[in-house]
Amino acid sequence: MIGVGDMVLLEPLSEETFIDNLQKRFSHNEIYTYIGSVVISMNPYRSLPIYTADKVEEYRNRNFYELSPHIYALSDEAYRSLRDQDKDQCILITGESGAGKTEASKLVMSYVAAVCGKGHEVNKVKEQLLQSNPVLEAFGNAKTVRNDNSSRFGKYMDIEFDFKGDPLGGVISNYLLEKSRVVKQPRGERNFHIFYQLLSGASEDMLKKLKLGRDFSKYNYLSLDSATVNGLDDAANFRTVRNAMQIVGFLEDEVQSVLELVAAVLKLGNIEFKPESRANGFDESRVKDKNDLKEMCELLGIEQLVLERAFSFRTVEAKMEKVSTTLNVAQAKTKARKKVMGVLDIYGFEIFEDNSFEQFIINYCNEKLQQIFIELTLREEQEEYVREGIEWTNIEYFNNAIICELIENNQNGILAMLDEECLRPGTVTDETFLDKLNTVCAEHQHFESRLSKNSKFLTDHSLPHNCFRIQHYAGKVLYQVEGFVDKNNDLLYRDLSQAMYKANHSLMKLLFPEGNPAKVNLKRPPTAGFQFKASVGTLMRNLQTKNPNYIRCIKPNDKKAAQVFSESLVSHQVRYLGLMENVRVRRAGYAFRQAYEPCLERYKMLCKQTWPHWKDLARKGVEVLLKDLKVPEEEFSYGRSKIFIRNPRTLFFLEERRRQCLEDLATLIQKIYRGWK
Ligand code: AOV
Ligand code: MG
Repeated sequence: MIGVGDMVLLEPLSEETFIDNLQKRFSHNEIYTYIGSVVISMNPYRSLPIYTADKVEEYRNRNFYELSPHIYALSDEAYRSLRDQDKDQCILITGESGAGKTEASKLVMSYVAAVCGKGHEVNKVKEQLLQSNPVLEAFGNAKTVRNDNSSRFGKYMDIEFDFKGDPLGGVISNYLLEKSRVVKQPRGERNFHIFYQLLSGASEDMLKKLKLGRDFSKYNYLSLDSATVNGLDDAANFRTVRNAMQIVGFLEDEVQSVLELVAAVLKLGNIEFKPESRANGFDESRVKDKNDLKEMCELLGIEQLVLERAFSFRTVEAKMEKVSTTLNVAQAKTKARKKVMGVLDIYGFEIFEDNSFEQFIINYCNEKLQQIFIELTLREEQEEYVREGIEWTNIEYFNNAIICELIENNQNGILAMLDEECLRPGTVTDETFLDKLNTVCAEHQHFESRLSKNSKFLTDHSLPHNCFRIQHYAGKVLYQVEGFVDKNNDLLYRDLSQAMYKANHSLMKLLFPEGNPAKVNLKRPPTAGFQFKASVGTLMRNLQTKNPNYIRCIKPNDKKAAQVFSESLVSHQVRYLGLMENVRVRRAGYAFRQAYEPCLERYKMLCKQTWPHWKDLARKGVEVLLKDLKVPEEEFSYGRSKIFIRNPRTLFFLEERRRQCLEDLATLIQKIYRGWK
């Protein structure tokens, strides 16, 4: 073993030794390290031979601590407790942009797919689950400064299993796609992969049908300075995506429809407007060159005049978001309770030069995840010791609940104030929103100062014009308010959705149901921020009902380079992820705990006094059992309702004895059976 595989066993423990250990392991390609059951994953930025079928076999059905740390060990543990103990699981993957979350989520999924169930039907389901990834990534990922394959949406997938642990299918929820990227990308970044994939990978024939040319530079929406990305083969990826779409269940003409929309978006980007003076003295926009408009209309089956009229005043990006997708699965198979494993892969914490509404939402989502980590591993663990009457010294940690409050409080949280501003009659601009924020938060601060609360809204005189700053758990971020109001309103003018609804294109119609004149809805749709907050709330409640498994991803350097370990960058992440506190809580504590009854039930066969029936209290039975097995006393503590075991090795010992016992029993039964014959 290189370095120490589990930080809990690190001696002496300090931030320095912690980082040293990570570095030592990283330099030997040991990218995984544990903190108890939490997996730290360092991005190697190169492909390592550690994800082979042999590796899968090696980790299959083995105890978590038996082999060297691996994401497969966590996946195996999660899958087995789901299958054997009927506990729904969730895999929470966190870390900043480019740290390796999406790759980790795919590794978990592929491991689980490799070990669960067999047979034609089951394999089909597995393929569908796995192939959903390239499809989602084509439409939802893009090259950013931080990551060449950055997720621009949050993804949560519930993989459902039957009582045997065979996969039934999956339900995918997407969270707020960064739609504005379709129209505009920061310097050095790209639009969503699908545009480049289509132009590079489609056959001549297909391009002709879609009225497209191969040349990126012909399209306003495709930024020029970074159109090709090193190591990214758009053409090959296009074939992968098309194949994946087919496996997931798109029919050939549905794929065609989707690509027609992609083409239409590119055409839309090329439509330019010119002001035209009217006799009444007002200026009106007119489409400058009508060819792109004509082709777009042909692709979508819309009358040119209808669209032109709808465009008259302003352009709006196409709406490409869908809330939830259910894969076609053999779900009808059973009505019995499904077992569920949720895999969460969101956009990581981001600090760019310019941070807008999207970063604000992304970072809020990361705050919430950090919060659930704190609640479940730090606070919950400490509270349990207190509840159980186990001796315990409290460990200080930074609780980011205060930042979540600042953003999401229903009365004076930033999102609530943004909504209030968006819904207020009168002239509303990004500046009036910022004024309000400054007034309320400044007052808030003043009022709160006595309570030493919300100091996370930073007001100082160095703030540039039109900005506000938040002290996030992972660092200070300066947000430009420009666009906040529009993006939060997320209004699509009715004339536009009605024009789209008139398209002779069934997919397009489906995407703009609000354009149906029979269903005119005068109610204002909820704002983007409101919807996001609500769906994140639902997600958090969902996660809390499941048994969490954590993967904490760390980015070793800012250059996307293999074998470069930037100490300062890693320390910063170790600090804000609260990993030191995590180790301290773990060390002071106990690796394993179980209520007395199930514990006695599982191991009572190991002791003559408890087998086969124990008549007294379960707690006493466990005491007798552990004494009989000569487990050292300092290895466990008796809580009010649970036994606490300090070292995982003690647990292996018990499990091993149990396994032997069962084996002996099986041999004995066989002997008796043969004796009968
Ligand atoms: P992210 O999901 O955390 O960022 P990714 O999972 O997309 O980050 O990882 C970024 C890149 O790092 C990948 O495209 C790979 O090139 C490389 N990488 C990550 N993990 C591994 C691994 N285990 N083995 C080899 N290469 C890896 V973002 O989505 O931007 O927050 O929004
Ligand atoms: Mg990602």
